[in-house]
Amino acid sequence: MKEIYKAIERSAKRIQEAIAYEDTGYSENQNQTGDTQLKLDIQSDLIIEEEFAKVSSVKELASEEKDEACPLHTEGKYLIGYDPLDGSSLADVNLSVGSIFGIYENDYSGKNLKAAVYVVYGPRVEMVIADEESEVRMYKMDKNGTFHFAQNLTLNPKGKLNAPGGTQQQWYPYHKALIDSLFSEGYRLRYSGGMVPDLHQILIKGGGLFSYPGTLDKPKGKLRMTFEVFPFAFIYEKAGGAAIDAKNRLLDLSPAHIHDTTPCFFGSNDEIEKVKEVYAGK
Ligand code: AHM
Ligand code: MG
Repeated sequence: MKEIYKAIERSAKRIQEAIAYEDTGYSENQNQTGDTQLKLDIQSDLIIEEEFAKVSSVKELASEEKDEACPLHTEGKYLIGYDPLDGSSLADVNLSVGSIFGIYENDYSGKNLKAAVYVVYGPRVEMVIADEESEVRMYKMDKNGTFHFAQNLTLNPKGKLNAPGGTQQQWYPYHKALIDSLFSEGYRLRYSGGMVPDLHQILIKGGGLFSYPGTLDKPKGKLRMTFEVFPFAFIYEKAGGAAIDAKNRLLDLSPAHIHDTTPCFFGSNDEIEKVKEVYAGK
């Protein structure tokens, strides 16, 4: 696993340089979801592929930017599901973006996730790792591109931040009631449109709720299990919080295809209990 983390560190340094100095415009290609890819999406994907090619324990790569998983080292043990540059359309307005990695064994089901890592490219570059070894830990990159341990991350039982995703016009009425009830309790809106910085903020500030629900137009939500949802569900659980699809634990789900999406709620235990109450019977 250490070699995988090192490959992610090398990728992060190179992706940060690409974000800072290269073209933030669109390419002429579309990905599996039908989104037109940014040049940065393609470049970040290539960088990650190159760095994992050097790691013999990686058997297969599944990227959000590719239709199918690609075999790597036949003798490898791990499958890596990753989003090379999540929220990449925020790069041109100079907001934070991120890379997300899920490290699986056997297949891409939530129960087979062994470790999860994300990198935030903001004013600073930070990396968060969760695995069976120890607590959820955050590292910061120095000016030479070396990562140093900064702190462990733990969620409080209840937080103060509310990050409600999805198009409000398409929310189910009971979802709107849930979000409104949090605001009327004093929760503050903290939502950038990038799940990495939004979930990072909730983790660092001790708690709250991030939601990307099923909506009238997209009952299965937007965010993909393999690349985005399972890695964050793993990190939030390890940090003492919870992650559900409204009713069930996200890590009990298995995608039929690597690009399958699910409604998702990540947060402190108190907020997640509220979600379950509101969604019970819906
Ligand atoms: P992407 O992988 O195409 O960048 O999409 C994922 C992002 C998340 O970071 C964010 O939470 C969500 O899309 C916001 O989507 P929208 O603005 O369409 O509601
Ligand atoms: Mg994404």
